[in-house]
Amino acid sequence: MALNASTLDQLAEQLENCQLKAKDTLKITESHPDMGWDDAYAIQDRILARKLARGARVVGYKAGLTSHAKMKQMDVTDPVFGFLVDEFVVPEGGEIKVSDLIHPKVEPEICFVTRTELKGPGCHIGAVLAASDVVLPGIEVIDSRYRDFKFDLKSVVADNTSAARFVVGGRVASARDLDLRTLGIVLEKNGQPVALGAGAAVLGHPAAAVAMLVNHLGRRGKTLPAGSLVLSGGITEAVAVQAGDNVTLRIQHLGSVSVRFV
Ligand code: 0L1
Ligand code: MG
Repeated sequence: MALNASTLDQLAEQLENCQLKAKDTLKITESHPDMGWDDAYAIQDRILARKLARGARVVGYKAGLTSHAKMKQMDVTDPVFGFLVDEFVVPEGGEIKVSDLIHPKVEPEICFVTRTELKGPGCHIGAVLAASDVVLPGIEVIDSRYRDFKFDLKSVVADNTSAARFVVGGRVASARDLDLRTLGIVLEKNGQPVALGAGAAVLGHPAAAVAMLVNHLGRRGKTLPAGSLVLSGGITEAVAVQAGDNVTLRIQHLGSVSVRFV
């Protein structure tokens, strides 16, 4: 690790305060250019520890930057992983206050709920499908704490991969009964389609993103517990939203899910 414990604590506090107070900051690699991957995930862990100490509960994990559209939009080549806690949950059809966020964007995602624990290394698509109970549609709201979404991958990891809010649909399907690669999706803003895609946009198969997450957790001595919700990553590029916008995601065979920005 390049950074000492007190610097990691201070950066976690800084980034979490930006999230809680909806204030942006410069990417942290500006002031800590020698920061490594271990440091970045250690800062993310410390943000989670701060939330857990205040009574938050982990509800799952997310994979980010898993589609070519997102990678191109962000000019990066590798996926990243973050945690989801109950304070990010928005009920289906619910409202999100834009003033609680900095510059929100929405992403259409296929979400998994696991039935049994998954362990890496060596996790693969088959293991993910065998361990998954259901899939459902989800809208992730990302909100980078970095000014103008200007960051590098390590800064993003430290910032819990821009996680801010998410909403999942109430209609579920068995992960094994559908070909998740060919599921078509339409993301609508105010009734107009703004992004179209199919599941294969996520690493060829959305379950591949979950397998990568499990292998990432395995490298860090962790497992994906049974009952975890996993957001497998945006199928299209992220779409900016503002107060007054209504967003609906429709996924073939999985129904729809909506959220309003006020
Ligand atoms: O979920 C995501 O794909 C977001 C990853 C972080 C990068 C961003 O803020 O767009
Ligand atoms: Mg996402």
